[in-house]
Amino acid sequence: MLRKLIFILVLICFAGKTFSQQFKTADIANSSLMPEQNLTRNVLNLSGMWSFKVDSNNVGENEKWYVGLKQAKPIAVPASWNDQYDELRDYMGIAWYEQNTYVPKTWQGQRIFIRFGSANYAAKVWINGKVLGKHEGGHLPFAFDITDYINWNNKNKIIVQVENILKPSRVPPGNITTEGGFTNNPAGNFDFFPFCGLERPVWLFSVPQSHITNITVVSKVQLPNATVEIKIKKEGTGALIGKLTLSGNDKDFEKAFTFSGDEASVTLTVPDAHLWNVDDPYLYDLSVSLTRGSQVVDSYSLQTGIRTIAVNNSQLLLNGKPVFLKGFGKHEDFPISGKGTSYPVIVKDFSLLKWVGANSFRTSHYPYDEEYMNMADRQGILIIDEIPAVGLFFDKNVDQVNERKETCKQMIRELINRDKNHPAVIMWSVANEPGLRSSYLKKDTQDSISYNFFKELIGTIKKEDTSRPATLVGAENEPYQWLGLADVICINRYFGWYSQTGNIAEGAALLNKELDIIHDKFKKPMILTEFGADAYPGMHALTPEMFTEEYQRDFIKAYLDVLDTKNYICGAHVWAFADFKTSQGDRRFGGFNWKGVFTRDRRPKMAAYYLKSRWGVNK
Ligand code: GCB
Repeated sequence: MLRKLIFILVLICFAGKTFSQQFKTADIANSSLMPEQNLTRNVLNLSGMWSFKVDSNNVGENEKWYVGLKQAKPIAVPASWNDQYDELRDYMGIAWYEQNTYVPKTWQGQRIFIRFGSANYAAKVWINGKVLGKHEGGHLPFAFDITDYINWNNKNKIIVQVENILKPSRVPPGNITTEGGFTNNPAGNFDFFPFCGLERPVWLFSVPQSHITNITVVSKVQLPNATVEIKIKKEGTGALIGKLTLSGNDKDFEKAFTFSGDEASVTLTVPDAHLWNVDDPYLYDLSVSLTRGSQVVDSYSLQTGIRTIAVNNSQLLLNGKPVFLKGFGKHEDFPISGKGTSYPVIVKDFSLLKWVGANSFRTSHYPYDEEYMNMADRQGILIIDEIPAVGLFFDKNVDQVNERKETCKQMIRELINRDKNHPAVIMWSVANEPGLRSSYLKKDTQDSISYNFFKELIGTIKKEDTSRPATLVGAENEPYQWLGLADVICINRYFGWYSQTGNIAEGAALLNKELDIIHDKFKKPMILTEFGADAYPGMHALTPEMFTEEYQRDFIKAYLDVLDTKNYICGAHVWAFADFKTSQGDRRFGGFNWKGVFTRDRRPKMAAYYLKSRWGVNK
């Protein structure tokens, strides 16, 4: 009897194994270059109406929803799902998307990929009923090779499962039960609405069998000349010769190169280089191709700028000259589309940045759509580029801490892979406002675990990119020792708002004191990456009071006046560029953070006019 039972159990286990689906991780090597239509490559943008179905009981995989969704409803991609239907607003769970598309016959013979600009938070993908793989972490692109699964004579069924359950082990974390977590609904451990879904464009793209997978451009400047180092990676076999052309300033610099294995490296000397700068964001055109004899097998082009970024003990140096960052912490956030890519909003935001006299922003608190990066290159806006590590915390659950650390490292690699060629990107940020939890028993263990956590993250950046400074953004009352790991010290302060409440003068005095203490300790340049006050649009008071436009304006003025007296301050980023949606909470009237200098629909508050008058004329 017992033997029979064991036999049946073994059989069940095997059956389970045979039928359980294997999810490979996404092909990050083929995700880094933004898809490009040219003579050797093709792109098909799948943005538009998809079908959508909520799976609140997580039955979809068992019921094989990946072969096709029944009773699904329409949904727009790219966009967050939350504000497209009333009942989805607070839905933080599993949902499925479907799109059906032909693949043009002219693509036959090429390698074909599907690329997601972002799926927040985790995704599993199937095509024509076959599993492709999975990806974890929002706001970053990932791709899968679908060549072998394509149906050339009919439509192809693309099914995506997106899951956004807020969990303490994730980046960013949510649903934290230990003391000190946010008390909000939905319970993200961060101050913005946890929008989710397919929030960026989805593309099919094709590349030749032998193709370029990655290009890395790094410039070094010794005026009047510059050197530009270009590293190329490829996939595919056969003897291939690489060729590249860097064009700009009425000159073409050409070079042929060979590969060692799948990698090649080329150094160009560019005499009389036309440098990329804030006032003159000059871009060179780089085109790289793979050739076999006289035939061009593959090509890819991008725009890049020649510039350097460095720090000394009190300044940030762009092309060797001090630069002062005037700007904001921002969000990707707009009514109805949520965090979905919206090209008109991107254009509008850059036009407002210029209008107000800003020269920079931080991608708080996650990487933004790739078109933000392209715009910034073209418009001379400097970017502090941040991974989605907001609300990190350290408590006694060390396994979870380590899980978050590994996710952060993956995010750093994916972000640098995506954004490394943008001259506008001048700094990487590994975290925003990490925090300790006093429920952690031993103070020194906590200190060393958290310190080593950030040391490893900064180390990961340095392994990937030595050409830019790295930072982490610190909150009030958190250990100074973390800050010392950064090349540029970035802190957020709200004295006069969350503390010294209602008293701007006291708040500014405290800021004045603390800045000197931190600079004396580390002797590094500093940026105040957040400061600001909520202002409900249209609320006024002759004697400024909290939540009025006057208080917000005076708060910003008082802080900027303090910053102007410190020669080690190299940037002031007001929080925030525009009002944005948050979870519900007792500090978030109507489910919004009202610290925007512009309203959510981009109308100026008094503070916007104030900043324009100040930034338009001096630093
Ligand atoms: C912060 C956070 C930001 C919040 C802001 C606030 O320090 O970095 O995400 O929105 O404060 O308004 O409380």
